[in-house]
Amino acid sequence: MQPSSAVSEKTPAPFTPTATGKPLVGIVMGSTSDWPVMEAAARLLDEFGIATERRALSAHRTPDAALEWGRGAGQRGLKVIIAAAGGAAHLAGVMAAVTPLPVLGVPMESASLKGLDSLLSMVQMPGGIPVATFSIGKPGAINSALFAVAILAQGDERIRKALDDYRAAQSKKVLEAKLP
Ligand code: AIR
Repeated sequence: MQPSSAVSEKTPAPFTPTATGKPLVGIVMGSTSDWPVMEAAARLLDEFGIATERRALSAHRTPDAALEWGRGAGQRGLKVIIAAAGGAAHLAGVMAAVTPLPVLGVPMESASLKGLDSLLSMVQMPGGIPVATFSIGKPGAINSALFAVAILAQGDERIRKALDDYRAAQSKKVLEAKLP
């Protein structure tokens, strides 16, 4: 293994978004401690040229601000919300309660229960208020971003083509991989 790549994988450069235009995806998380995982979603959307609005807001610690952010999301031009939280992870459900936008929930891995608590808190929504819940941690962050891209691709040929290209490149990489 190349030591330099190991270092760069562990300590990526600070995220400086390059996507321009109005944010179409809101990425909200219960704490700044969720950012190292959710950064993967922000970076991926940025790679697709999709601008994001990113906030740390808690359903429990800052309930009024979280509700206000969720209520105004559609008016600010957002089309999809990605909501991440860990433990008693109610943020995605609270977002879904106050906006008709699609809400994609990402359960964060927790110290005591490894994210099973987050997953169950998020996935067990009552009928009528849906949250599309993804896998725990980084795979969920990545897939929530790709799902947001897939939603946006329905009305945007450029994004649809970019998603096709992403998947083709991913398949190519797997097929070309050489095992030791
Ligand atoms: N959290 C914050 N407010 C409500 C919840 N469920 C979650 C965060 C984070 C975890 O609590 O989303 O995953 C721990 O947060 P912290 O700030 O203590 O590191």
